[in-house]
Amino acid sequence: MGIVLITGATAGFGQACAITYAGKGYDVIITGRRKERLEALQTQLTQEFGINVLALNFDVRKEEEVKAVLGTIPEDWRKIDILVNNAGLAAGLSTIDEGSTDDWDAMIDTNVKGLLYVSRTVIPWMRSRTMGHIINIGSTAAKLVYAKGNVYCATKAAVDAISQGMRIDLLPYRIKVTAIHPGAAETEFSMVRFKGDEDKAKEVYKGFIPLTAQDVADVVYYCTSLPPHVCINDLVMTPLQQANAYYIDKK
Ligand code: NDP
Ligand code: 8X3
Repeated sequence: MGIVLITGATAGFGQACAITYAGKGYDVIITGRRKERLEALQTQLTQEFGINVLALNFDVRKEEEVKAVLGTIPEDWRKIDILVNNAGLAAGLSTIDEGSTDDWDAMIDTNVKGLLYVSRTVIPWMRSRTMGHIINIGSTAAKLVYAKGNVYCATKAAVDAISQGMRIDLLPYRIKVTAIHPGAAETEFSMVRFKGDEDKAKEVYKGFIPLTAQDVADVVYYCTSLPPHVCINDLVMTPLQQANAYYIDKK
């Protein structure tokens, strides 16, 4: 079938994407910082689907780690057909005058710089084969800024802009670039944002039916299963009760 590389496969969208692509017969490269989860997923995918799995343990924020771990994978694994740039997070929810600069660094370094480091490593391999598909996970937060979302929204707006830039630059190499912008989805996202405060995390999804990680994985897969001459450039998906990053009809 081919090879798909998914960043942030230890939870949420990334894990659901890994299971979905493995179920379709793809060999998968899974990445993340939590080694035990990576190894457990590797075992699950190998046993359940009989595909090949390469588990890479690195922090996307660290350029040297990206180069040393991802940049040195065996030749056969470099024939990556699909790159899903998914690793990311929101840290905190604060007005700009009260925000934590550590949280800002974490979001900018992961959501923007991490995506760039991984892409910079993989794109030359795709370019040399004149093929490939890059999926960048943005957010409805890329399209509309909400109160206290300032820096998170800015990082996702950056993902939106970078996706447009990639699409232009990679046209000559016939590499597809798709930005997918999900709305509220119940994963570990809010637990990470609120630093383990379960009550705050649960509150986010009260009063409406949020997206699941599998909903997003299904759409990611759909975008990569179209005929070779068709590219979805930009796709916004929300729960039925959500109109945009601000309006959710909570009843
Ligand atoms: P989760 O918290 O469930 O998963 C995030 C994944 O990203 C984990 O596998 C985590 O792995 C990985 N990750 C985070 N930081 C790093 C890092 N520095 N290096 C490597 N991997 C990292 O969240 P989601 O699945 O919900 O989020 C996935 C993406 O979707 C993010 O980019 C998020 O911004 C975006 N998004 C989420 C929405 C939502 O409502 N849930 C809506 C719209 C977009 P590990 O900790 O093991 O490193
Ligand atoms: C994650 C969804 O609305 O919390 O991108 O920003 S939201």
